[in-house]
Amino acid sequence: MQRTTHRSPLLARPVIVAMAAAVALTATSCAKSEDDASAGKKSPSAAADAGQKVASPKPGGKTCTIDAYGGEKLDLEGATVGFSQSEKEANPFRIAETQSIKDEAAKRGVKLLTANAQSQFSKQISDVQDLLAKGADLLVIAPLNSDGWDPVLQAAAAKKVPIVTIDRKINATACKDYVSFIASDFVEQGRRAADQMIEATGGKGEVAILLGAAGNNVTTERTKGFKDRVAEKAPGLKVVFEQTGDFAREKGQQVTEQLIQSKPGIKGIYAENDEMGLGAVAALKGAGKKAGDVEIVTVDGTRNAVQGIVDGWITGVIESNPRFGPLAFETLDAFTQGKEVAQDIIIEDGAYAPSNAEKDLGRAY
Ligand code: GZL
Repeated sequence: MQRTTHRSPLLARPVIVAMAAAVALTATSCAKSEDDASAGKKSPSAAADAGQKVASPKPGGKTCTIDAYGGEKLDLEGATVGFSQSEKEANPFRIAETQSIKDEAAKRGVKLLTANAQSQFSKQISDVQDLLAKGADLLVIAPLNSDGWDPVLQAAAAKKVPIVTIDRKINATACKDYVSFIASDFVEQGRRAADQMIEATGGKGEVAILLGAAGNNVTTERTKGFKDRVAEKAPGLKVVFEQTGDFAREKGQQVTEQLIQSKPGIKGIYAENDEMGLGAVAALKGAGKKAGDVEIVTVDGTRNAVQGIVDGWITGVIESNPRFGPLAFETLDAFTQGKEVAQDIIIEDGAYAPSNAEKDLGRAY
């Protein structure tokens, strides 16, 4: 898969939408002036002001146009966009992601229909069918699972409703089943988590992995990135325990309680999202451990987890930024105007460690 990763600043003449707005994801959503919103069009500089990072496609990155995809040009401002969220909004990642979509739709004066699948895949399929029935002209989907999308893809294609996927990848064909995929580089997140764990443990000892939920690319890629990096850089660090916490705090706590029973000498825990990492902290506290007894590295960048670094309970957090609103609507806007859009738009994330956690806490979500 052609991956496009942002490294370069804003490009002068946007040809492909991902070049149209180079910005860095930050805690602030853009403070747009009324006239921008009323104009309904976002200039690249406005998106840049929004603090949203855009992947700049490398030359030759695969692209898509409305002619290639099949569909009618339309003015996004007069359209209805349907947004399908996957997990219940107990997880700050989901809260921030949904809010980013809502904020951007409001800024652009676009009618938005939303649905939340409450972490049930069958409900997400019916949610999307429902959004189509309600007249969505375009769909933004944050998929729960990577597989099982055919019924929705067929229904959307039959109505010529373009789909942009954010966050997790679906196993389907770009520029045929969906227009663009916008997300983080999850393998890279796993690698960077390994680097933090190696540094914290000196590259020696036994560590555990709290795996994310099964059935999606985030879990497989964050696991692969971590394990490959450990094998490459610290063969003395051994992964002796792997169990899913389903990306949930409660399950993360339960699994960690089992872990410290079975592996009392565990030196580090790699939690594949902050919610499970915070569950691990609760388990360690419950077992009478002190902050720093076990090195915990997590992924997301939620406020509670970054505060956990300040408090000494968490060693490091790799950011997985959920604020896809500006980028998703940039993509839809350009696509519906007939411009080329990148098929894979991969954003670059930050990271938190004791050296910057307090200073950068405002960027967390
Ligand atoms: C990542 C996203 C993950 C988050 C978790 O893009 O799919 O799902 O990292 C969430 O917090 O459960």
